[in-house]
Amino acid sequence: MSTLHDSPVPRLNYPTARFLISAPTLALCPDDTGAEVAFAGRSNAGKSSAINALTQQNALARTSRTPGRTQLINFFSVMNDESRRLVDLPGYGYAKVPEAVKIEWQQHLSEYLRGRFSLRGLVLLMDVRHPLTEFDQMMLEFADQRGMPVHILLTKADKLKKGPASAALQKVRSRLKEWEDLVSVQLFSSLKRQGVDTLSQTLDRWLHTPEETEH
Ligand SMILES: Nc1nc2c(ncn2[C@@H]2O[C@H](COP(=O)(O)OP(=O)(O)OP(=O)(O)O)[C@@H](O)[C@H]2O)c(=O)[nH]1
Ligand SMILES: [Mg+2]
Repeated sequence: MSTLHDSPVPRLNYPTARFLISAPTLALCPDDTGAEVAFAGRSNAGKSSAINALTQQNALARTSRTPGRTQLINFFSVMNDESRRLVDLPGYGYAKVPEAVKIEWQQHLSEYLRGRFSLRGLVLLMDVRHPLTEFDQMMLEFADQRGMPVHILLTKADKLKKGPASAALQKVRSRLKEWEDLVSVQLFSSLKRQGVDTLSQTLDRWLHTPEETEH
């Protein structure tokens, strides 16, 4: 657990990120060692766009106007070091996907979230105009069961004026009061690059795991 008294952690250089591998199931993920952070959220919430904004690469994580395109668990390494990873999780809830496929994705997602030892934290993305869906609550519960921190990005903040955007932020914060030890929330816009630095500082803390504190 980090506290106010922790010494500053080194900044990671996210633009060094490189694609590692795509995995359809937990069993096919890279070795479960080192540290990783996963980006989760409903389909179209802006996960791939956020990874691209963070890494300053337009096409690292694919983005699409056709929601639901990211169906695999996509891994990216940071600083040429495969033991620090960013993970783009499959989007949830795309209406046009057959029910059986949706159930399968949900199973893979749940296996990954419960079973992945190296997972240090979850970045949970929600469209600022539609936060805290049933899926989002389910993700918070998964994280809570593991005592894992969650950093919420209220995405597409550029779609709201400043006043309504901060009102939305306050509302989400107050609804999450009971989770405040584990959960932090910020406004984010990939389009305007708003909030990228706050996000990278959170990831720096999560991915900074000296060997001696790993077990
Ligand atoms: N205005 C605006 N649009 C955005 C922003 N971020 C993403 N979008 C758009 O939202 C759509 C979905 O973005 P993606 O990043 O592909 O979303 P995703 O969560 O990865 O979606 P799946 O892979 O389907 O789960 C795309 O058309 C993006 O261009 C943003 O900050 N502002
Ligand atoms: Mg995506």
